[in-house]
Amino acid sequence: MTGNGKCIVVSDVHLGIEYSNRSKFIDFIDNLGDDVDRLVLLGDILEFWRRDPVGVMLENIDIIQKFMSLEPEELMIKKYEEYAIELVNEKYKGEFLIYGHSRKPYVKTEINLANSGSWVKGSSDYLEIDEHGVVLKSY
Ligand SMILES: [Mn+2]
Repeated sequence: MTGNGKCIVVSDVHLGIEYSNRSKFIDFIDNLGDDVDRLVLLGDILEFWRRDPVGVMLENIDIIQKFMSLEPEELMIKKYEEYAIELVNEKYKGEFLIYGHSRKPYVKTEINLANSGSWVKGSSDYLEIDEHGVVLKSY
């Protein structure tokens, strides 16, 4: 992840519950392109509420290590209670309020509001931000 490219936002992978889209998420993380500058983890990546936290961490140590291998400036982690963030891309001349947790992904360009969706029950949603704006995608 080098250069001056895109920012990727994901949330609500809920690793640790049986209907988490875990293997697809690993594939997604492994295939982030060189044009990605920053990965934003916007809450509920690991399931610490309905599961034992230590068990979830041990089961997902491979994914945690992938995150830890990123440079600090390449990774932005938000606590689960911080469902909303403001993202200001230097190239994108706008300011977006982005949140997760509702599992209903959307981008409303007219009011600069977006939801990053989820990776559960068959979903594999993410937001891609570049100089052209915020785009909703599925992996
Ligand atoms: Mn959630």
